[in-house]
Order: sequence, then structure tokens, then C-alpha cells
Amino acid sequence: MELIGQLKSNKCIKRHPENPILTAKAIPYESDLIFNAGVAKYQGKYIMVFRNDYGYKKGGSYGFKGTNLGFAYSDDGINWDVQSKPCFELKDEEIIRAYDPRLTVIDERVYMCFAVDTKHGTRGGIAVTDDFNNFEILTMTVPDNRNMVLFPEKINDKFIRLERPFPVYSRGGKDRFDIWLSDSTDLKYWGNSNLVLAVEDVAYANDKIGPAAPPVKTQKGWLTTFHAVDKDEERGKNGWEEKWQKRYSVGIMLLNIDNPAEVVGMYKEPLIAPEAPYETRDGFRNNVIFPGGMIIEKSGEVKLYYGAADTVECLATAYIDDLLNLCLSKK
Ligand code: BMA
Repeated sequence: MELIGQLKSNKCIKRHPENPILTAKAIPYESDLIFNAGVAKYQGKYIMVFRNDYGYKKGGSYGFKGTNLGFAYSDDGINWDVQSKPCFELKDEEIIRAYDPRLTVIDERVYMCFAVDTKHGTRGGIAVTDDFNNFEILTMTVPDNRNMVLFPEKINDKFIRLERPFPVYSRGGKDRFDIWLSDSTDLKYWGNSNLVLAVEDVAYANDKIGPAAPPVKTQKGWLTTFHAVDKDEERGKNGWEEKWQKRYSVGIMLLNIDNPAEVVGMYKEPLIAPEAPYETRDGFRNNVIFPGGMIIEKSGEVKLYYGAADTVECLATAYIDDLLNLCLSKK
């Protein structure tokens, strides 16, 4: 395995000075780690569904009780009001938990993709809600799949999702995982699956890649982030667990507006790499940046929401023209 070495964020990225913008301290119910949130704009407000892992004891990975999802809303995308109780939890004889929500507004309804750990593998789910408390589950994949994100509108009369199946057996028994795309006429039955981006196409990933925030529409195509993972077995204790050897960085690419399985351009280096103290120190798993929400403002500012170190939720901003230029530059 080729080691990746030092990685730096692109200079167009500005971390918000109030980072982290949401932590477990702000949560009015049992909460230890708040991260990997889905964020969208809906009816004039920013809405967030975040992952809440509860029961952990700081300093070790013991005590873990479970995961639920919480809801928060905001007028400015920075300061959040958190609902008094969790909004979503799946747990029964078969299902262990649901986590890593991603939100997409389609025709004024809020759709949430999420991962589901079950006793028989990890599945990807899609639910729809109008009030953030009642969710109708529309579909669940077979294992193993997760990191699904929906496009905000139909393309050629089909709903489209990016996803990240994780075929271990056929990829040499390692984490060689890639980004795929499927379509659907009803959000329930999915097919026409195609490979979009392979892990070997990303120079700073020696492990796996996966979709990050849901794609946003621009004049040059669908702009979307992805997470890219590199592993170094020399890395030892990087968080609360005995050993954490992975690093999660963020990549950015542009997909064809009419045929989103086609990559029009991809920036060859990471857009964001773990550098700030809340990304690299004191977290449950350090060196993890995991984006779940991307919003383009009218001013051209882009807000990128990401989980940092599997512990807190953060915000970075950039300008749309800079992001498009990165994707389209030949370097
Ligand atoms: C992935 C997912 C994410 C998590 C990341 C780093 O496999 O479980 O939820 O942020 O690992 O731990």
C-alpha cells in the first residue's frame, strides 16, 4: 500500500471562526458525539439532522449505548436551536442503528438518506418527512451499501442517487470501495447502476472513497464532494480507541448535468484535509472530515457542513467560482 503523506486543504477553504458550530454540550438529551449531519435550506431556514452517539465515556471507547438522530434549525446556518428530543432512531431485533443522515429537498419535501447497521450487514435507507418527527421509510438496499445521497431534482424523468456499495470479496478482501449511481422512477425501486468514480482515480486515497454532501446544481454541472480515505499502519492511538489508522479528507468533482454518471472534472488534490485542532486532536477518531451538507448562497458563498473527528459538527466556506475552477483546472 502506497502511503499518502501530508495533505493540505485548498486555500479557497475558510473554516468558520465559531467552529465547531454544534457539539454534544448543546444537546438537551443524552449525547456524547455529534457529527456527520445532513444540512439543507427549507422554507427559509437552515435545517440539520445530526448523528448522536450516546453513552461513550471520554478517554475510551467503552460505554457506547447507541445512536439516534437529532434535529436542529437555524436562521443563519451557524447558530442552532436543537429540538428537545431525538427525531429518528431505528432499533429492533434485527436493526442495530441508523446513522449518517443526508438531506435533500425535492419538490418542497425533505428526503433523508441514512445508513443502517443490521445483524446481517449495512444497508442504505431513504425516508421522507414533512415535520422532522414523522418519517416514512421509502426503501432500504440490500447489504452492504451506505453513503447514499439524492440529487435535488429528477434528471431525464428519474430520481438519481449516488451510493457506495462495499464489495469486499470481489475487491481483493480490502476496502477498495468506489462511488456508484442508480436511478428510480419512484424513489423505491432502484436500478440502472453505474460506476461514477473509482478509488484508484483519487491520488490521495489508498483505501476507499464515498459520496459526501448531496450534489448541488451549477451552470457547469452537478457539483459534489466526496470523502477519500487513506490508511497508514504506522498510525497508532489517534483518539479514544487504542488504534485509529485512517484519515478522511474531502474531494470535489463536477458531474455532467444531463448524465450525472459522467465526471466532467475533478480537482486532483484534496479540497479539505484535517488540520484544525478540532479535526486532529482530542476527538473520538482524529483526522476525520466527513461532509454531509453543501449549500450555495445567492452571494456565491458555499457552505460546507462536516463532521470533525467523529465528535463535533463544523462549517467551512468557499466561493462557487473557486470550486468550479478547481474541478475544471487541468492541473
Ligand atoms: C465511516 C463511517 C462514518 C465515520 C467514519 C470514520 O466508516 O462510519 O460514519 O465518520 O467511518 O469513523
